[in-house]
Amino acid sequence: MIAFDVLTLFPEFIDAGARVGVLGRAVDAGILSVRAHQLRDYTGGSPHPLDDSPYGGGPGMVMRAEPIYAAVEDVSARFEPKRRVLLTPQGAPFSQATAWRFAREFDSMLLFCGRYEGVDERVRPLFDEEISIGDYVLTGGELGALVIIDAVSRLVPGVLGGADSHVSESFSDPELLEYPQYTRPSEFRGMTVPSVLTSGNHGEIERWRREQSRARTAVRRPDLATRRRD
Ligand code: JD8
Repeated sequence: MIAFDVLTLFPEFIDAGARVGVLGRAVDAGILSVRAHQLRDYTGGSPHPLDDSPYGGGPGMVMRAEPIYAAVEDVSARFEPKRRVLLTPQGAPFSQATAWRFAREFDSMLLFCGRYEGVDERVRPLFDEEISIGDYVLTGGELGALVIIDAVSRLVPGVLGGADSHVSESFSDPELLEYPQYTRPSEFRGMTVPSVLTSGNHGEIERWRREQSRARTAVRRPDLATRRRD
């Protein structure tokens, strides 16, 4: 069982992502819990909005510290997440290694999704770590939270449904690109399936796939190829 508490201005965005496919089934089976909490609920009583203009000037709005503290402290008190993560372009790059670490070490996590120009600097002490999902600019942290939930959840026993032996370390680490895959029919619009795959020779098939993975990785992702340890 793994639980995610997500703080966001768009809980319906998180809910939608957690309802479909493998994740949706894991939620229904009670192996995965995704609770999205509305940040606006934490402006409570205060006449102040969630955001305000930046000190020093500049474009856009900054999320205020007070409601963020209220939200993170309330959700932390109620659900006791083992790790509190801020999604931000300034965070450490998320990778398969991060996903394994989260899956292994934390069975409950709080994920905070900002919007606007970002958060008041003084909220940083609330979080155990800051994560970025990649070097492109998003409009908020929600897609980052869903990426983390997806990548981590599929490593949790039971989420892929019984047959998750194929989540073995080697199969799940993107150090080599996947080999080409085919299914019926054996000929489609003049394109045929490599004969080795229909030969029934499992040793040959394994060697062919390994070689295809190696060649494809060398051409498309030389950065991955040079990082390999074998
Ligand atoms: C959180 C606000 C938008 C960010 C001005 C408008 C993650 N890999 C990633 N790229 N971008 C984000 C991300 C973007 C966010 C927020 C995460 C909160 N924005 C801001 C700074 C520049 N825009 C991210 N994880």
